[in-house]
Amino acid sequence: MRPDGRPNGPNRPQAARVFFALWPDDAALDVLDRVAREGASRFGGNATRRETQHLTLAFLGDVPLDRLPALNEAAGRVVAPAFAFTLDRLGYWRHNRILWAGCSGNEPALAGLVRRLVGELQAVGARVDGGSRPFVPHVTLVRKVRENPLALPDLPAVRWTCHEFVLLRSRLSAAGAAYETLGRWPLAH
Ligand code: 2AM
Repeated sequence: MRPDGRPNGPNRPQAARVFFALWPDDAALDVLDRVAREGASRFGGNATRRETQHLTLAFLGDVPLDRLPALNEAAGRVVAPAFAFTLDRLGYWRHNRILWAGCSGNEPALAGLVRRLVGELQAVGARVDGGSRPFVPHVTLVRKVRENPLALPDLPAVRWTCHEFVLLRSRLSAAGAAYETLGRWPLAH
């Protein structure tokens, strides 16, 4: 038995690395994909692939498979309106060498969706990683950036309309991450 009370070895329930996210629409992806490639060629590093670009709402990490139904139920209880927001700036984090696209404005509808989702997840006992830190909406464009960008290029404003949020399972391999959509929840119109 591990210190946290969960069984070790073959009796340990299988886990999935999961998070809630938004998938960009095609118009947003056209810009994000282009800027990711430009960023990687200018500063070095690995551009994220178009089919994997997303915005994380709540990261849960490794969750036993038998806990997934509770996450689904929690997500189903989220009541939030469909909304639009704007990605209009690039950012760079030195600690993990990520170049990302984010928002210069507050984006209250997006923050409200995250607050409600995190609240419902915590109500079923889920541990949301970083759930107590301020949420910084971002789409990762380049990982393992080689050169610290001294000045970041402008990001053409991307208007993104959200009609749903999703639960994704991340599978990591040598080729990078692949994401499987485990569930979708519409936002109210
Ligand atoms: P990143 O792009 O900034 O690395 C799948 O890994 C998604 O979950 C990515 O969007 C990733 O953010 C995010 N993620 C990974 N670990 C996380 C953590 N500890 N807290 C919050 N988000 C995390």
